[in-house]
Amino acid sequence: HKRNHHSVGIIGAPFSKGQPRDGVEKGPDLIRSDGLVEKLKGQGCSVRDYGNLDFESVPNDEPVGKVKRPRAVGRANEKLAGAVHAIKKDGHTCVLLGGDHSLAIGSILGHAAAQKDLCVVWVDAHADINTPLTSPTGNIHGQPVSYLLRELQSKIPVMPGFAWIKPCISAQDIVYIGLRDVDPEEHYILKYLGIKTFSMTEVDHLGIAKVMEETCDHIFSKVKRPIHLSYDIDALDPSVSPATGTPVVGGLTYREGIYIAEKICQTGLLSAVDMVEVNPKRGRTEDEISSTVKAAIDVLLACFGRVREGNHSLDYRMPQP
Ligand code: Z70
Ligand code: MN
Ligand code: MN
Ligand code: MN
Repeated sequence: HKRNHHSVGIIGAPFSKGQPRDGVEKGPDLIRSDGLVEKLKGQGCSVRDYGNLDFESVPNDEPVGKVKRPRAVGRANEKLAGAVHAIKKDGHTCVLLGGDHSLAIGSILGHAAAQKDLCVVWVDAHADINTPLTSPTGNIHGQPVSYLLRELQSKIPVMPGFAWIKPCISAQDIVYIGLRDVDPEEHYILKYLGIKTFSMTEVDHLGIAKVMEETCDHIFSKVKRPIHLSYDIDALDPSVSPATGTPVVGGLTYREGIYIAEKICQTGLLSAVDMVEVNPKRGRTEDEISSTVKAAIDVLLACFGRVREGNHSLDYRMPQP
């Protein structure tokens, strides 16, 4: 099997207004500064770094109902969607470095604009499926999936900055892995729409290998299709990735987190990845920050062909005496 012939396009989105804590806008540069591009090239990928998006501040961004900063989030995502669309048109697998998880709105919509029939694997402690009307906090990073699902369109009120958004996936096109902090309203939505979920209970019961088998069976039940992997670093246990806005005990181990990425890579259908919610300001020590960044990078390296048995390039030849 021909591995490691991945063409990767990286876009940074230093954006934090989908949630209340600053620091998450430092994610893209922090992940780059630990050598993401060099490491991807070192494992045989071709990489183009498209740099960071620049988000202008939005004055008078008053809440709409409970929803906080709708105009800033709407505009940032519109810009991101354009960038992701362009990166897909350039022929790359797109890597979004966040930033908070509200950015999945633009990332998935931009991806869907270039790529018909995509499916989504959402790795997260949280379901991020509140509608503006069910959200207990008003934070849009807890809502992105609600804007993307056709079945929820009639439940979404009109909001400033969101007029460009048209849902692009159906409930059967998304699978969750790692859930353990789901609001009652979100739980109702997941059951009501029959969405496939592997909470931490299922990870415990089945083991991560069976979870990934069933994930692939579900998303490829009709035909093989491109995958959008939306990876919230808080899916991993806080002992691995503490530097994030809302760590939740009882998460995926480092090994489970890497295994998910290895199996998604193995499908050969990974088309875009989000790596979000890395927040250095939430780390209490340098070690907490570096452990979180390392986990994020290792997940991305596994997405693009790194395997734990070891790797070598196709043109390697043993030295002759
Ligand atoms: C809650 C909400 C959330 C991340 C917290 C929390 C959502 N369900 N997502 N941290 N990454 O506000 O809707
Ligand atoms: Mn999330
Ligand atoms: Mn989360
Ligand atoms: Mn591969």
